Amino acid sequence: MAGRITLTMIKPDAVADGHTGKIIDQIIGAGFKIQAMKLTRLPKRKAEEFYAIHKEKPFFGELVDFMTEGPIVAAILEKDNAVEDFRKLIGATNPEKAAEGTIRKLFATSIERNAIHGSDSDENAAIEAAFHFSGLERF
Ligand code: 3AN
Repeated sequence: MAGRITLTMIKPDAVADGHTGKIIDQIIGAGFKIQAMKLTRLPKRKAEEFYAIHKEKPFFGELVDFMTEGPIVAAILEKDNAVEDFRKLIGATNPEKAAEGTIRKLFATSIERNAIHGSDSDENAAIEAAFHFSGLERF
């Protein structure tokens, strides 16, 4: 059975550009309930840990620089089939390939500065939720 949570980060580009409110509105409008949410800034070490799977990729250094350049909004979102439905809502990694109306199509400017993160599996959603939030911060 598909899990009920996913982890999102509204990335530094979208926060700096003032898109946070519109993005949260779209998320709630799509039927997601907010279990946890905070404005925070990732230290370099934590960004490297979060994206450890991409350590060997040529874009790793730039990705870490980007994700630490300013505040992000991290949130745990709850809904049936959360991971898959949220990835549909945000669209493809590359905004040029993202479907019309998706969050990345609307707000991302490049494959790297792509506005928002969504977990790619139920297993990673649980790991990423625990990465950002303690039990006391979840409702
Ligand atoms: P997604 O965020 O859609 O799950 P991943 O996990 O493949 O995509 O990539 C994580 C992040 O790494 C992306 N959100 C994006 O910021 C960056 N990224 C992925 N592929 C590239 C690439 N080819 N060039 C630059 N940055 C990339």
